[in-house]
Amino acid sequence: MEDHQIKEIASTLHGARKAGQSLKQFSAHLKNFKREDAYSIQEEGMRLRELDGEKIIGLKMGLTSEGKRKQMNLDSPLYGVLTDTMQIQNEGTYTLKGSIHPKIEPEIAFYINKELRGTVTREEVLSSCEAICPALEILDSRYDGFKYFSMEDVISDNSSSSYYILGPKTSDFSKINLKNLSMKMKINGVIAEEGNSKAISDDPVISIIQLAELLNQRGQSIPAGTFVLAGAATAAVALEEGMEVSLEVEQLQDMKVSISK
Ligand code: OOG
Ligand code: MG
Repeated sequence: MEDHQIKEIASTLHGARKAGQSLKQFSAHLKNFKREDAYSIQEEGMRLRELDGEKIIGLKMGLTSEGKRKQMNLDSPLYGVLTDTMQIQNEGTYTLKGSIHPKIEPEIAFYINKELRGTVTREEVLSSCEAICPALEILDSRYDGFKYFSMEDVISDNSSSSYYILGPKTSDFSKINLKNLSMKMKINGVIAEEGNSKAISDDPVISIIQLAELLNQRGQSIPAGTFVLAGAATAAVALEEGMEVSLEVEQLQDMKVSISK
């Protein structure tokens, strides 16, 4: 794909997000839309957000669970980039105004305090991680009907990321079995989705290992001082006015967000 086309698509997606209007999937009419083009579009989109004054502070992995891959009919993990203005404080309010068709999903996040580059081991990830926390990600695809025709569409759209909420941190997690934590996402006190951290790449630490590998393919790394959302443990739930969405991850502290119009 040529440079001008990458810039054009990135700018179209950037405009759609700001206007809260969905558009047609690009892969419907683009031949030979490659994975690397999609990540170049994502990067260009981030450059546009930085020009708007946003600061990159985190990363997200997505489609790390079978439930999510099935829901979206896509087959492999992908990543996206998170900025400061995408954050909603824990126990705060998310306003639907300006969104397209937002959904929420339960995750676990890792705070990385030492750079992770290339092929890294589970132990390296754990020793580079200063804390973990429960997290909720709010997705909002910029495509019609929240549907994709390909991985390239969703990667170009910053992997559908929209907002995120980080729960209270736990820094003493060495005795917690990250591969087996029950996760309950409740809506107004009633369980909406229930899963286990094992659903996240079989072990959420593997999501971080895979992210370092994916970034390395583009000559990049997980920088020190970044947090990473490891991917949803369950399918996502559509948001509506008046919901209070809470997340309970075993051994971690609870968190919640309210949804207003
Ligand atoms: C892609 C993003 C998936 C996750 O945690 O699996 C994701 C999508 O579903 O649109 O963030
Ligand atoms: Mg997610």
